[in-house]
Amino acid sequence: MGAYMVERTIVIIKPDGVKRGLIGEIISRFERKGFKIKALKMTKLSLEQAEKLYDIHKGKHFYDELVNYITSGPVVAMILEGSDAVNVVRLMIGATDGRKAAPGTIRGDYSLSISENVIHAADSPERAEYEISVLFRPEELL
Ligand code: 3AN
Repeated sequence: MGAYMVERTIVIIKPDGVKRGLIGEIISRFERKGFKIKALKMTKLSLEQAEKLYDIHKGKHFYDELVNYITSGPVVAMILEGSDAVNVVRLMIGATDGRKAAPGTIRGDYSLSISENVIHAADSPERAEYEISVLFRPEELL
């Protein structure tokens, strides 16, 4: 017990991150940290994919905004593998609201917004597997 597991997680650079030219900056943070990139693509989410990705937020006041936003332009999705990947990546992206995210985190350094907050990452290993299945086909995985 207590040993850290090598696991994988999914990260999505949202349309604002792509538009603002932050793809390289964000990928290099994860590479320098030591994560292995196991899959990587630029894509535009369908309405169906967006609804699956955000199924847990259905009914919340910001749900429509969330789905409209994530489908509004290209995103970059990647699968990262490494020790305790889900938690470490969540630490690196920072709190949901960019205004409250700690400096040094991705949102803390690049966002002043709660809706346009540059990046999404799965919040548990189970969610990571589910979200990977929403975004990637089996033959895209290494
Ligand atoms: P996180 O992305 O940090 O896991 P969640 O899962 O609570 O945050 O929320 C998912 C996404 O919904 C956030 N990334 C953000 O874009 C959006 N969101 C969360 N809370 C709000 C809110 N109060 N108003 C607008 N958008 C929100």
